[in-house]
Amino acid sequence: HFEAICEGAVVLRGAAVRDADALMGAVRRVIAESPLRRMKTPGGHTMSVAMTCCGQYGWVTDAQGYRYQSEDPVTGKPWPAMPEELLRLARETAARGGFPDFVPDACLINCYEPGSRMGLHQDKDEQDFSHPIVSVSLGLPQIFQFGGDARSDCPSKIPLQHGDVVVWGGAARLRYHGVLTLKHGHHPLTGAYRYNLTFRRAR
Ligand code: MD5
Ligand code: FE
Repeated sequence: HFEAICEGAVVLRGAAVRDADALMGAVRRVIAESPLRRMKTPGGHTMSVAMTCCGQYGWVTDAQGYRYQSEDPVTGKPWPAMPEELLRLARETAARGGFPDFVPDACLINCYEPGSRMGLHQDKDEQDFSHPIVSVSLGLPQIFQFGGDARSDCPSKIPLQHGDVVVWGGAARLRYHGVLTLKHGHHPLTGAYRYNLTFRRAR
């Protein structure tokens, strides 16, 4: 399965299904070291999504703003290393999506519970937008909103299912996007939650 959502965005439906158990095992080991937390936006709102990171850099938000940094502000220690099985999947799927040289140095782990959402935004805290972002969805399905180059462009809705991988590069890299409110449900691997992993090149 290989579909283009638009120029630059390739969906590999189910590409992570086979490895999902191992991927979630790795995610749980990361969370045990650097716990999920709901961070505050610079505007003072607490995000409904719980997040943590692994890899050389992690994405954080607080009153100071959005940024990547090499220490977890909760533990005061470096972020957990990126588990091999996560790195391998990100590199393989990026290559299938047209980015054979992609080596992520950051992985943001989002955990959605029923009621959690993420409003339209751009991912622009990375240094070089010629690198793609690879996203992996695990657990409950959630509707992804894909907008245009301006926040006001009408977004299209795409359901992201367990095991779907999307490679966002080129013209898609700076498009506005978000996810609608997670609905209640049960998934055998993740229970009431959806996890989304985004692999990035921060620096
Ligand atoms: C999620 N995560 O499902 C969403 C969407 C994020 C984020 O948006 O920043 O953690 S995953 C799809 C995605 C990720 C990064 C860029 C783009 C889409 N894009 O350029 O459209 O947790
Ligand atoms: Fe994003």
